[in-house]
Amino acid sequence: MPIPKAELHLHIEGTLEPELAFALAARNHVELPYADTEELRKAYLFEDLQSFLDLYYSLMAVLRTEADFEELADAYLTRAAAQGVRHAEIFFDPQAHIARGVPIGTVIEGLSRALERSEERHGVSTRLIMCFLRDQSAESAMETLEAARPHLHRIIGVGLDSAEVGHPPAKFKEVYEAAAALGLRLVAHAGEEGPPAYITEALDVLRVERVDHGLRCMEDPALVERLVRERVPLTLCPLSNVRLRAIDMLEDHPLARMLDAGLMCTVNSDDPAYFGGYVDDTFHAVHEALGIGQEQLRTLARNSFEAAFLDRDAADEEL
Ligand code: ES4
Ligand code: ZN
Repeated sequence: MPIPKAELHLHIEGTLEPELAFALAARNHVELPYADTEELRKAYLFEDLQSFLDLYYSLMAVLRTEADFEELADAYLTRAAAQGVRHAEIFFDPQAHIARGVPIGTVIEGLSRALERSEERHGVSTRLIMCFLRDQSAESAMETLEAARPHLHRIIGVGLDSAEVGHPPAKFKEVYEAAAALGLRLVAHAGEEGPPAYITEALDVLRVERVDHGLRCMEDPALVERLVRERVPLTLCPLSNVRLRAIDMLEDHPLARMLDAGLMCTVNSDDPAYFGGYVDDTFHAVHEALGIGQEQLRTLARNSFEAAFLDRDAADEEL
């Protein structure tokens, strides 16, 4: 039985398995530049974040209708339940769909159809977090927030993802202020490929409550001390870090050192269809590669509920 856990760093578009991609391509008459699922899987050898993002955005071409987004989310929730996930906070990238002519309402309402049934069907409670693409302009992010207004009851918060280096958090100060004023919770990717200073900026300028990845905080002892003191949750994704070459091998991952330092770590799957495992697979992998024992695995699971955007009572119930 997998340990009950919350998943806090999961891009729904990154759960698109090759089999579903081909099924949706056929249904929507979209031509994929791969002969079959095997050939597509062979393309999953990434040099860095950008080389992954190129494939990730191109494969989204198959997602067109509400039913497609519903099927994508339901497939993820089925897998997540089998991995011990009891609560999932799910990222989506509206700008990547709007750019292809898919309205934001199609994305949000399609995903919501699966999410609404999730507790009953899979025993997984859910929230949606809308991410802004940091390699697009701040104006585009603000327009996206505006376009999401009719659907805000479906969204718990906003995040920031895509190509990090050269796109510091401060670029999105205004849109984060606007999101906070709308009552949305705030997270951002920082310190995945970008420097530790981006983590500080996400905290001080964007006022995020959690940092997605935060891996590179380990280069700055004063920052580590602050993150420990303020108990800032980090949503780490160790398999992602290996596949995107932030680190050479899982055996080199700093997770064990981060836990020893007292950081509020959680372990998550990021884009599991692309990175070789869902969240419980990741728990097993860090146990094997880093000697993270049962007690620390339980700490990681407990942290995931504590860091979730659940009310205190619901989180305590899971603990
Ligand atoms: C992402 Cl691994 C990662 N990093 C940044 N942005 C992303 N979008 C989807 N996966
Ligand atoms: Zn991510």
